[in-house]
Amino acid sequence: MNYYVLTLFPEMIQQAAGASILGRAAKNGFITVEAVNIRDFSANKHMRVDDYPYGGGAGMVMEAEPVYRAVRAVEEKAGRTMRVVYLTPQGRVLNQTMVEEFAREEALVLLCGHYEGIDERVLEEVVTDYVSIGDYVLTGGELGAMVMIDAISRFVPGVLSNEESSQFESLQDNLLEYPHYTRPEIWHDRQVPPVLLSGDHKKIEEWRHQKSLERTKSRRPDLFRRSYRVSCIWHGDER
Ligand code: 6GU
Repeated sequence: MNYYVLTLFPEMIQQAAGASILGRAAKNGFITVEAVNIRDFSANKHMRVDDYPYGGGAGMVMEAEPVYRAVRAVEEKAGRTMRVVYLTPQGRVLNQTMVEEFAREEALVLLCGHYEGIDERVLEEVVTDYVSIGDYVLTGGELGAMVMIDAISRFVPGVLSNEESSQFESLQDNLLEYPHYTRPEIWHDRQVPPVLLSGDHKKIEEWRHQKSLERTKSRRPDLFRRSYRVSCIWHGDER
């Protein structure tokens, strides 16, 4: 997977994408993350990329032309057209289904806005997808772009080891994962649940499934109701 991140703060992306599992994935050639500075495409001798909003009001607006040039330059370099994702609180809220769908692409352009936003006209012309990472407001799209890169890359073959792929399965079947324990057996007067020491693999599996259900019901009642409905439909039961 090749990611092209259009941003006014390329260091934010380079820093975050260079570490840990993503850094290893890039080093091993499974992903590339190119941070493209929109300022390099300024149409202005002072390298300015923002201006006052027509109609007045607070804040500045990113100009259309530098964003347009940056997108076209990246498409030229990649030798193909790509989906262009604009990271914005006004987008569709990202979920695991959307992540898996984006992971089927070979390359993605992730466009990060700042200030009050980007001139609407270039968005109309180049953006194919509007994505938010949740119902809160960030200072810019960079963290959203990193969230997408991280979540999507987990589905790129080679990025995770076998062990890593079976880990972090917190949303499998819309259920949260069961709790985990390691040594020591007693810590701060707290015992490891005895069933985990029993060696009875069938009982352990049942216990873990039960914990998954309880945890989902108490922490994510929204997910629990959804998976309950899915399981009723699956069992052909009219609730
Ligand atoms: Cl992707 N960008 C910004 N600026 N704010 C957000 C967001 C993205 N998702 C939630 N809030």
